[in-house]
Amino acid sequence: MYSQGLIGADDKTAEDQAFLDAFQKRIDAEEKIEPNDPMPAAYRSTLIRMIGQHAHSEIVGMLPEGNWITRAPSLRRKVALLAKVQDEGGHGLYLYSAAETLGVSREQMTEELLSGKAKYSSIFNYPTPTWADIGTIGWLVDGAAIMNQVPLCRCSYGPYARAMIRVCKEESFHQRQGYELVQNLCAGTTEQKAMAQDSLNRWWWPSLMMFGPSDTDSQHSDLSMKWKIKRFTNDELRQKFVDATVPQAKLIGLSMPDADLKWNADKNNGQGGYDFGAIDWDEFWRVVKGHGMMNKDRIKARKKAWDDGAWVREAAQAYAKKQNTQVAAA
Ligand code: BYC
Repeated sequence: MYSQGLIGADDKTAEDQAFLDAFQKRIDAEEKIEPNDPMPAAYRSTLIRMIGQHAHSEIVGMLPEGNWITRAPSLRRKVALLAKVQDEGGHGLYLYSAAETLGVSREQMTEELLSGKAKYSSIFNYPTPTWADIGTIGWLVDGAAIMNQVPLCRCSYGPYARAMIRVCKEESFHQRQGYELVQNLCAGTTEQKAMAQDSLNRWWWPSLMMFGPSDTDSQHSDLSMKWKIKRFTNDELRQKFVDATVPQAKLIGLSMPDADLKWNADKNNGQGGYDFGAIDWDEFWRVVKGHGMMNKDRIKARKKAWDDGAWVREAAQAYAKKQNTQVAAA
């Protein structure tokens, strides 16, 4: 999808004030920045970090749901889940390609994931012990992803913004199939409804953590907003998600596991919104730093996949080398 023959990772552009001002002028005029354009080194590294992390999240995000493919309760559910998990794999690949346009290789990004240097979304370090978790992930996790990613379709970096358009369309299907699954459980037996409620109780707070630390603790937001990589802050998106999701829970008869949740008519400039309880930021940082319930398993699974695939990468490289030699000889 994108050019691979790149680009200024070792950019020697002098970043004097005139250069930075000219760059900001392009950003303010809503011009897209493309791979071969001059850009500040910090703009490049912010994008490599964020897109790489996003790609890793999509790939690691296949694991909690993939766990249920063989146990889906009907053919219809199995087909939908298979398609969803494959979509996540596709998203990861677009995103690795988008990051490669900035001069980083997929091998390098993967090594950083496996060594723990690169992060992936905290949400995928929670287990999926029940079938209801598959619905809840679609409903809440993909729902949160859409809230975060629709604004990224307007990200100033062209390849990332364009990749996000298709990703968001697919995430939208994921959210709907998840909500429909939970809705069906809620209309089922008492046990099924209890299973849905238990799943919501476990995933609600981790879903709110997906949006990242509060604005006061977010290190990267100011610069990312200035450069129009991010269009909303972490707290703004989290609030939008709460306001959109609470009525969905009510509609299917589920209650949010938050005693402090209440409607506040003055919020959002008088449009109203929900006040919600305090997020456990200690838990968030524990998970981000590798000490969540599933961190070790997730990295172990990715390492196994990378090691098992070594022969494929070697074969592809050997084939490419042979082709190049034949072309050169001709
Ligand atoms: N988990 O300064 P901040 C999906 C890190 S996949 C882990 O606010 P930023 C899906 C952050 O990286 C969803 N780490 O950062 C897939 C930074 O650490 P470093 C993934 C987190 O970048 C399969 C530090 O905390 N979506 O949708 O301005 C199935 C300070 O944070 C998290 C994306 O990646 C977290 N939750 O804002 C279903 C979207 N939050 O890097 C669904 C693109 C923060 O300095 N990314 N950290 O070591 C973003 O929008 C932004 O990167 C974030 C964070 C809002 C996540």
